[in-house]
Amino acid sequence: METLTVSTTPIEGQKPGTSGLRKQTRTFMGPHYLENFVQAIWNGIGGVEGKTLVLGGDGRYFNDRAAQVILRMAAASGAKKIIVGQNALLSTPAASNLIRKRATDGGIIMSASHNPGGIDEDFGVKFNTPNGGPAPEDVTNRIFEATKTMSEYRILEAQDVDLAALGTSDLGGMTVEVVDPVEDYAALMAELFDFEAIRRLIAGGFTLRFDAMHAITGPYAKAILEGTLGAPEGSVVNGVPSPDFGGGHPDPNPIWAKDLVDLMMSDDAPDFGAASDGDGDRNMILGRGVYVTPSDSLAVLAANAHLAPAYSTGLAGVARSMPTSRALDRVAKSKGLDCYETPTGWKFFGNLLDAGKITLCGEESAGTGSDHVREKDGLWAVLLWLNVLAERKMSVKEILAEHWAQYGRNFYSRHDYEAVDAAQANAMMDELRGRLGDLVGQSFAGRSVISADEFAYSDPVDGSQSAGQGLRIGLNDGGRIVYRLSGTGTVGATLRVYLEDLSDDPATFDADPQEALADVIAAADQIAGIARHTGRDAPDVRT
Ligand code: VG1
Ligand code: CO
Repeated sequence: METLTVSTTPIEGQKPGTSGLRKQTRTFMGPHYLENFVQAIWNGIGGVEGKTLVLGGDGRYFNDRAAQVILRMAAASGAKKIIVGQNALLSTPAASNLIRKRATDGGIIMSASHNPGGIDEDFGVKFNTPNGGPAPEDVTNRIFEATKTMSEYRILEAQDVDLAALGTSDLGGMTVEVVDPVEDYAALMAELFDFEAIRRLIAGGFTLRFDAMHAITGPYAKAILEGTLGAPEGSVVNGVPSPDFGGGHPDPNPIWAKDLVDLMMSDDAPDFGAASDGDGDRNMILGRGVYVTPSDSLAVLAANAHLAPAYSTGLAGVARSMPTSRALDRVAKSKGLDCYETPTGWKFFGNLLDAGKITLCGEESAGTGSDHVREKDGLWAVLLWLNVLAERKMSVKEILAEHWAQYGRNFYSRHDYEAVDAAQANAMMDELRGRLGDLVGQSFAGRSVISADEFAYSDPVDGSQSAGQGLRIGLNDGGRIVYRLSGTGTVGATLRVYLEDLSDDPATFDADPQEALADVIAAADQIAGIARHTGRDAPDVRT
């Protein structure tokens, strides 16, 4: 086996976004593209010589080929060992767990998460640090800087490693350990939750459906929900991962998981429904006849987490990303918990979790998690809900109604304008940014602006600064609008408009959020001139 040193030149645009580098699959498959970026990771983290890393991905198209390249590049640069999920598969939370459990020097996750998979869709690569979490900005900046001066990469000339068989093998002096992707993760879940109580609930006739959306969570959900917890076979649907996610969009929201939502709203609905995304870190929760928005789910879990063994002594504190609704803040206030507001993206929770300042955190984009790993965790959220339901002996609908009665309802919706011309989207943001100072006191659609700023974050643990994290407009009576551009898309720009309004009047609680938010939605367009700038008169996706 020979180590090759291959000459290359920098490739533009290899800048990690909200969650790693995401590009169209064909871009990743282009000459030197993956290799340049992987070498930049090695260079950005001070080399991999003598290091042990975890490797796995969500099984999308090119996952298997990319894994072989990464293994050969790790071996060529002197890595000691790579722990890889069987067939190069690992859900994002399972990868985070392995990195932590085996005390490794970090890991590489191959995923574009909720983006569709396939040769004409998206691929992605993300580096996670030894705490198991996505690399923070100082690390991703170093990796990006390394891509700009790339002149050569090292790769071993070798046959493919057999990743189907469990066990260890040698690749040019580096150990490759192929592990069961589910085992360690399932063991962790059994430690956190009262599996006996959930088993009794299910044995007593409680019914559920989990839609794995043809993505990575299938094997995990089958093993835990159907295997360990005794849900009847067939409770997990679309449970076999496929490279193009069955041709679907593995994003667990009412648009892309419509079949599940339709079932849950029908007469045949089971008691509980849930779905997860491409890489298994997101979750969508439903009860019979009710959809729980991710922001509400986070708040309900914060209010009830003490019912699960892992959180029985209470929470150290909680956190949410800035655009996430402030339903969580109300729970924190009533329980006397610190509540942190971070920029979008899980990497910003890492320091707070490591420092023990928070136990639970989440995002409006269907991400919820805790200090058990350093990624959001879809199946974990499902199991926490099941543990809570087993203890409360109430339906999802009843729990939600009780929650709103106690804390009020934060009506919430996100409107996405996809594949907008990037120049138009930037022009809209620039113009609004320039007018922020004049907005306070003005009225739009009958609502008056009481605050307007651009969110910037100062990390309370290491003092690092992150500017330009979204434009926020506060409206009277608890209304709020946030505008930001997505950092995970691969075509043009995606404009996200986050809409929120508060109600303490029980008579309104059953209203449709789009109706309850009508004036906030109208104000959002008037304030930013969305239609004027983008030529769009309606969003592509409302969640
Ligand atoms: C989106 C979500 C964000 C999430 C990120 C990664 O980012 O808004 O909350 O952390 O995806 O999720 P953006 O920049 O497109 O808004 V995942 O499950 O795709 O890794
Ligand atoms: Co994801």
